[in-house]
Amino acid sequence: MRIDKDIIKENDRKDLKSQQEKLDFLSNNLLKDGHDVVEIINKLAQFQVAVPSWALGAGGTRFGRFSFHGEPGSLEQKIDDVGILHALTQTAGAISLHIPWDVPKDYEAIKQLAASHDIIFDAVNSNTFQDQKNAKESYRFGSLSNRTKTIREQAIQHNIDVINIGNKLGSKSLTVWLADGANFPGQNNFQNALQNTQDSLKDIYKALPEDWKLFIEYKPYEPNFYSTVIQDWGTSFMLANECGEKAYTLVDLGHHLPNSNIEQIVATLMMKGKLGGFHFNDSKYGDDDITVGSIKPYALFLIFNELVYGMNNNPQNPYPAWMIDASHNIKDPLEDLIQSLEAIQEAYAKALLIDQDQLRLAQIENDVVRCQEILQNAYRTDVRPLLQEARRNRGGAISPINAYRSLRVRETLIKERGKHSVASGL
Ligand code: PSV
Ligand code: MN
Repeated sequence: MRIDKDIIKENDRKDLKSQQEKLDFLSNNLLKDGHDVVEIINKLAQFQVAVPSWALGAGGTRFGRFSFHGEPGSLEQKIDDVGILHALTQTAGAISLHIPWDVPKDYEAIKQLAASHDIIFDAVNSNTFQDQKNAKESYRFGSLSNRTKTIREQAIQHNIDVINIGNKLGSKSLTVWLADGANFPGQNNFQNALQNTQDSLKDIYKALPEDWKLFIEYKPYEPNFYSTVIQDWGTSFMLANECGEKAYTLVDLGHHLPNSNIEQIVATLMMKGKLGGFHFNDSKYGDDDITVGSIKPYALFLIFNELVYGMNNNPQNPYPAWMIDASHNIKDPLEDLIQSLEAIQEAYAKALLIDQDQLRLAQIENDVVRCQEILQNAYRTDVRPLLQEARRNRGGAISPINAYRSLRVRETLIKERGKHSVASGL
């Protein structure tokens, strides 16, 4: 299924007038406060977020998986699904593949298909957290950190294979998330596991093409429950520094212990020029992978405040690679992703409204109340008309979720693919 711009336009005709009124009202208020509304709308339009191939099917927990029907059964269909998201939101202009779940059969055809949807290939992800069919060695006791050299070599080679696949598609980065760790005290020698990981990452780094980046993701626990080799941003940062200038830390919002100050981590990494990638999701307890902004929207806004500050003030930090890493097991995954994309754009727009000069002044004067007021004034602004305008200008829908439903996208996908197609992934 493809959604034509004319169909979206036609579907939006009835909402156009009220959208314009809301936009005029907001723009007038923002102009009075000295904001450049056109620039904000342009920035929103430019902010593109990659969709992970594994979020398009019904997400699972270890207790079960409930299909939403019409799931994409092939890489081609996954790209078509991102095409639908992008057509409606104009924010999802990239897909992130996970290997071996998404190995293309015909590279040229896959590239053409993605280009026809105006989609590029973002970071490619390796997988050494599962054993693959016919693999010689098992990752049961770790991959890049394993005490057995032949197992480490197999995991290194897999990462190099992933780079080669990504290279043929035009990707420019490899994300390594390592599940390695221990379930019980005494199971691993911490120092040996870390040293092996460092050495393995250096071997992978050597295989990176000149214009590529290596993103090193961290996570405190799960699937190992006693210790994880790359458990926190500090460990990732240290490993990235050891590897070299093309290696960076990747922050996944769900990969922190409760109440961690993620915005401060973001600020530190950007100051050091080492924030390479970002995975958006939300969580209540752990790596819950639920819809962005569904639990802690204010925390997301504060994180965006630091991201905006870093993008404006830290030329030493490259433009980060944005990706959603959420996949839920009860919502229609495409609706879930639309809501996540909207939440990201909303937090970004609000962060763009923070009066940075006034905030600096209030900080210098130690006016704590005013500092809070400045942040919360921006946070309390209903910025949705700006998002709608940014989308509409590019042919997207005023309300992607309403359009998705009124254009009966899921029903059409079920008709095309049937009820029992299953997407590869988690
Ligand atoms: C791990 O929890 C993670 O966040 C990593 O990004 C993986 O690549 C992804 O989820 C899917 O397994
Ligand atoms: Mn992640």
